[in-house]
Amino acid sequence: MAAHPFISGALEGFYGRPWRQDQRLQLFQWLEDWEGMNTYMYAPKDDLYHRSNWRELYPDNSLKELKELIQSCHKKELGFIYSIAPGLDITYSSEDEWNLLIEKIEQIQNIGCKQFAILFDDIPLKLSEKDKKAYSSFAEAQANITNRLFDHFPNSKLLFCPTVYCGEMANYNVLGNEYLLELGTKLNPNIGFFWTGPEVVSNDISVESIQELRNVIKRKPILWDNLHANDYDIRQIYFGPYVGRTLELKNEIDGILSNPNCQFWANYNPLRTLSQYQVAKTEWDPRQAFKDSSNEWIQYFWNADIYNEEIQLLGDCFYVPGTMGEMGNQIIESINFILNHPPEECASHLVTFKSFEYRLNSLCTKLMATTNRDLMYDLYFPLIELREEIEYVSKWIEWKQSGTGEFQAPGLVPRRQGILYDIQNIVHNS
Ligand code: GDL
Repeated sequence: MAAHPFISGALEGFYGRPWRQDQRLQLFQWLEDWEGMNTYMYAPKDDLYHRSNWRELYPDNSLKELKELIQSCHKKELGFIYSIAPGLDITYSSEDEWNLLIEKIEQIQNIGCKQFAILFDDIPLKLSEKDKKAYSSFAEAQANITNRLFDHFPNSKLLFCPTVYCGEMANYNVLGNEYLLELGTKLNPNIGFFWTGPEVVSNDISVESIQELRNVIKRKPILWDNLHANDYDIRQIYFGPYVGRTLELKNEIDGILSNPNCQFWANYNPLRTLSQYQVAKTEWDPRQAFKDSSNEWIQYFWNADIYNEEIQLLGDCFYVPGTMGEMGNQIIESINFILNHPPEECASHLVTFKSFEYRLNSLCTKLMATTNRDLMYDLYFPLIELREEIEYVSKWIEWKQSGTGEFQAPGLVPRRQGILYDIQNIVHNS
């Protein structure tokens, strides 16, 4: 079966603690409510049975939960893709391993799943001695087992995630990448093919880069979009819109699945704006989509005192990797200016800074009192850290303005210490 229709939705494919059952059910409600979304893919890296212990069948209690998820999706007319990641240690040529793989997929098929994915991301790029005798290359081993799966389950859709899944991993030479070229010719063209863009986390994905890839893999890819993922940096969180992809890009691909923040409640804007992008036909304004989505997000704070403007401020501070929203940029500009200019030139930037400090503190206070504790805990650490940093800068500015004595801010930033900071200090200052 081909990878049609266009797949669009959320992919739980990050490292760390998987989302909870009730969170997933909330997600399905969103996906059902939002036009343009039709799929959820189950791929939590740290579900033991998905990756590390892929050979083992799910115990009854986990299977029951998976069944509930599948049924809930189907009731809402959403696709549910179950994915398995055997690549860490599978022997591709072993019949015993093949049988275990089939048994596992049958277990999930028996609880109603009709779509599957086999993932080979983040694994060592080499074959075992036994496999070296059976296959001429890594690509051949993967194509072989994936094609076999496709044939074995003729009524199911199948997607595949390669080991080289972005331009960066092909040393930015996709056209010359042997592994991808071989997959292009050997992998059954009806099997979906994941791609994350030029990078693992791609700020921009150009139409040209995908056209180039299509020539190599001989099909349209499905984006595994890590734009809002934050599992690689626990101090980050992203509330910004779906950006860096033009509407034309949609003509070049077979779908987009967003692999967003580990913190479930952080994902309203990322996923909602993806749905807006999906339905946009001729015009796409991510900033407007962000504002509209932020206004909707408020209802989940369960706190009538929080204003639109405060939610946007929150989003602007934690936007997308490497980019802040308007208010985030303003505050950085002001701090930068104040730090580098004499106090008498800083009046307007001081106003910006003070107003930001006030609004941030007010937002934190309101958030601490919100009754949606689950959401509050999800946003807690990055927000508190930002508030502490601002408090520190504020003290520094006061001192600079006073023009006297030595700067003293006991117990603020220096409190952040430990092995990570020591290593970073050594590495980045050497
Ligand atoms: C990855 C992993 C993904 C992870 C993401 C962000 C793919 C195909 N795999 O490389 O599980 O969440 O980076 O850290 O993207």
